[in-house]
Formats: sequence, C-alpha cells, structure tokens
Amino acid sequence: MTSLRVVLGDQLSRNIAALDGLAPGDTVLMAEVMGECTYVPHHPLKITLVLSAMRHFAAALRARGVKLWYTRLDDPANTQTISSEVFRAARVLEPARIIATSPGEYRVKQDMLGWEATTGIATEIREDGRFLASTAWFADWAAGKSSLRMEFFYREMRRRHDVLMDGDGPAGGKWNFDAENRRKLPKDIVPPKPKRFPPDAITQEVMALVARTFPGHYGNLKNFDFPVTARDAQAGFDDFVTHRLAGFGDWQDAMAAGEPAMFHSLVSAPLNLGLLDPLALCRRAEAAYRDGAAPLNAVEGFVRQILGWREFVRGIYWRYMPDYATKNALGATRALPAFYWTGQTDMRCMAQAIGQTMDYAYAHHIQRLMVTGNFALLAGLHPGAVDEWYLAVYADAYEWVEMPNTRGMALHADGGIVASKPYAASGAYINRMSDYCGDCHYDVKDATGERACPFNALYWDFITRHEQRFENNPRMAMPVRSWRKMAPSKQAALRRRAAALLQQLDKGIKL
Ligand code: FAD
Ligand code: DLZ
Ligand code: SF4
Repeated sequence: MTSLRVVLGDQLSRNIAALDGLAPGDTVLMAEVMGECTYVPHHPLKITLVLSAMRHFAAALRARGVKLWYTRLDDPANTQTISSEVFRAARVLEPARIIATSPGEYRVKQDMLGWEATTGIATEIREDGRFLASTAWFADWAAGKSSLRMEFFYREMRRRHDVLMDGDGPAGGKWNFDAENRRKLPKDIVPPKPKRFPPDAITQEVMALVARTFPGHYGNLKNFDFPVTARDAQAGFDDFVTHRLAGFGDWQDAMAAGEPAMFHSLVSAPLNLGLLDPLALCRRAEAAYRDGAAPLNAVEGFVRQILGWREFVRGIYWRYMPDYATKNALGATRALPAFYWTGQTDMRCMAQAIGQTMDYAYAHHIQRLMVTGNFALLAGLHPGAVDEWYLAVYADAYEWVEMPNTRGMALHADGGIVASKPYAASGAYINRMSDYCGDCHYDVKDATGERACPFNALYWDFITRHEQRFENNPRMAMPVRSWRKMAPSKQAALRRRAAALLQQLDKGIKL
C-alpha cells in the first residue's frame, strides 16, 4: 500500500509527522506554488528563504533514497496551489493513502480537509508533533478558565517539560525575571554581529527566480543571510548562545539605531520552518545557565519566549479561529499609511523599524510591538490591514503566530484574550528604551506643538477614545484617571494635535 506524503514549506523537519513510517514505495510531495507566495505579498527574502530551504530539504531526502514529487515554481505543469498539486500527483501516482501533517494556517487546513472528498483517496492529517502543547492539551488546559493568561500556561509548561526547574520550584526561586529585562543599551556596548549565512548556489538560483517573478513585492533581496538547512540553523543558534544569550535578558527590550538584531537570537525564521526543535533550544539555553555561561534573567527570558509565548499564541490561534480573524474590539477602521510599505516617514523610530524590515525581513519584538504595532494601535489602523502587513513583511510570519501577536498583543483587537491590557505607550517609552529620539525630526518632550512627537498626542487621544472601555480595567485605570485630571485646555490641545495628525494620515500626507 503506497502513500503520498505531503510536506509543506514550513514543515521541513526530519521528524515531521507525515514522514513517520515512510516506506520504500512511498512518494514525498513538495510543491513551490504561486498560491502560497502571493496570498499576501510576501517579502522576497521570505519567499527565497522558504523555497531555498524546501530545495535543500528535498535534496537531503533524495540523498537518503526517498522518492520525491517536487514541483518547482516555474515548472510549466505547475498548477500553482498546494491542493491542486496534490490532486495532480494523486492522479498520476494513484496512492492508496495521502498522509499530511496538520498545517500552521487555518485556510490551508480547510483546503486539506477537502482532499479526501476530491481525490476519493483516504487522507490522514496528523497532529504536528513539533509543538510542545498539542491543540488538544491546550484545550484541556484552557477548559473552564474565565481568562487565559500566558504566565500560568508558561509555568505549567516549565513543570511538564522540566525546564529551569529546581525540584518542584522554578530555578532561582522565581518564575519570571521580566522586571530585570528592561535596560536601555549603554552607549559603550556594541551588540556582537550575528553569524551570517551567505547564499549558496541553490539559494542564488532561487533569488534569481524570486527577483524575476515578484518584482513588485516590498523589500530588498540583496541582504539574504538566513540559514536554509538544519545544520546552519544550529550553527546560528550556537553563535547566539556563545555571544549574545548572556546579554539577551538585560537588553531584551532595548532598541538602537542601525542595530537590528541587538542581543536577540534570530531563530524565529528557521524555527518556524522546522529547521530547529523548540525544546532542544530551551535545553541548550538552560545548560548555558547551569554551566555559568549565561545569567538566569537571560535564560529564563529566552525560555519564556519559546516555551511560553510561542506555544501560547499557537494555542490561542487554533482555539479561536476562524472568529479570531474578524476580531476588532476597538472598532479600528483607518487604512494602513503608505509609509509602512515605503519607510518614508520623519518618525525616526518608525523609519528605523520599517527600513530594517525592508532590508532584512526582520525586526525584533519590541520594534514590532512598541513601535510599528503601538503606532497602529494608537492611530486606529484596521486590524485586517495590519495583519496583512506583518504576515507579508517578516521572514518568520505564519498566521498561527503572526495573528495573535498582531491582533491580540499589539492591537488589542481580540478584546483581551492574549493580553489583559493594550500595550499603548507615548514617545516617552520609546525614548527610554532606544537612542532613536535624539536625532528625530520630532521632539519627544513635546506633545502639542508642530514638531511634537506624534506618539504623544495620539496616546492621549487613544486613551480618551476608549475611556469607557478602559476605566474598569485595573491595568488601564491610571492613564484614564490622569487624562481626567488634566486641565481642559491641555486636553483640548492634545485632541487638536491628534486630530491634525490623523487627518494628515487620512489625506495620505506622511508624518
Ligand atoms: P528572540 O527575541 O530571540 O526570541 C526567541 C524566540 O522566542 C523567537 O524566535 C520566537 O520563536 C519566540 N518568541 C518570542 N516572542 C514571541 C511571541 N510574542 N510569540 C511567539 N513566539 C515568540 N513571531 C514569529 O515567529 N512570527 C511572526 O509572524 C510574528 N509576528 C509578530 C507580530 C507582532 C505585532 C509582534 C508584536 C510580535 C510578533 N512575533 C512573531 C513575535 C516576536 O516578535 C518574534 O518571534 C521575534 O521578534 C523573532 O525574533 P528572534 O528570533 O530574534 O526572537
Ligand atoms: C510561506 C510559503 C511560501 C512563500 N511558499 C510556499 C510554497 O511554495 N510551498 C509550500 O508548500 N509552502 C510555502 N509556504 C509555506 C506555507 O504558506 C505554509 O505551509 C502554510 O501557510 C501553512 O502554515
Ligand atoms: Fe519616535 Fe517620537 Fe522618538 Fe521621533 S520623537 S523617534 S517619533 S518616539
């Protein structure tokens, strides 16, 4: 009984469920398709990364003697969607079974659920075992809880997987060292440059294909330096553990001009493709703490992102889809300003975050959350447009992780499922955590003048626009009270400045 085994572009793990029990007569299907390259206008670096990693993974399977049905993007016979490629292969190969791994995105899952009816071939969709919290386990954990909080989920994950535990308690006596992870980068500290992976011949071929096929897509292709194999991804991670992990804690929230990576790991892109294993990363980071090579605030901070946030947002995505994709609790309607696609803005923080996104398809968490995300929240940008942008521009973006972060964490459009309060902040926060403001066209200390930092008036306008909703939220009551205590003349000046800024956005005039 032969099987057709389907491996998607972000399922490039040797232990992927669809390959479990692979028999000599089976065929593995992989397909480069326009459907996946264009459902949002992905950054050319991201398309190159996925297609090149697919080609490297296929080559490794071939070297092991595995039979492959591999469709290249420019193959004239390519029908250009995953489903239609499965149907085409099934007609030719007539397998007894189709075996796939549950995909990361809801829309692909819906298509997959239709394969059996269309082909008449028994189709098995296996759980994706690369995640540490299965969707069923998450549902059990969530059952009966009135609100789902990452912190409690994370503690449970630490216990279950025995990560950073001393007996029954957390290593160092505390579960969470976040309060120690908010330092600004001192002027005399230069973050070590991450290891780079210049394109090999396979990647160069893909780069040429991507350049001629997607000439209009946002972003530059020239800086390609992602690892595209499991071995290189591991080397990239080892480089992080050796040179940056120790500083990850202290400067986790810091931002500096011209320093895209800071002390971050850069593992999201290879990890989400399947080139790295999340638990192995946590164990390696823990070993660095146990060996005295990295402090606990750094290692705990790193583990919390992988074992906590990454698994938590995936659980949220599958629990609340498809409704999650329509959530807009704050009624945001404004169109995405053009500068998100061009980087042409006088706001230095935004220009830095967007510019490096164009150059590297990467920005670290605080840039995504507290700069581009915060602006979108304060300006009331429509969650659909913001979602599309984040999904398109980051090399690590897949809906299961992008959407709860964007709609939930950054925009509070889910009404508090992911985070109990919106991460709204004025320019003071960005000034505290970065060196952006010093050379900015705008004055971060001013809120109402012609050159006043736009984040300031937009912050207060946001608070008052949603006063009723936030007055009973214990974590938002303070800014609401501060607004109410403000002199009416100051309130009026702030609202005038915010109205002028929003009008400028609506007219397409850059800020
Ligand atoms: P590090 O800071 O070194 O963190 C280590 C790892 O922890 C990351 O690689 C990632 O796997 C995990 N992690 C950290 N924070 C989160 C988080 N909030 N949710 C899930 N995993 C997390 N991450 C994505 O992988 N894909 C996305 O599409 C994505 N979109 C985002 C959109 C917004 C608006 C925000 C605020 C965050 C988003 N994130 C996304 C989360 C986070 O910003 C990135 O994972 C991180 O910046 C990747 O860089 P890094 O590998 O250097 O991470
Ligand atoms: C992101 C992506 C891209 C750009 N191209 C392909 C592709 O050509 N073939 C493929 O199988 N997968 C691709 N992917 C990844 C898919 O979009 C991803 O598997 C789904 O979104 C489910 O997470
Ligand atoms: Fe950003 Fe305002 Fe600082 Fe300029 S002054 S960099 S706009 S926070």
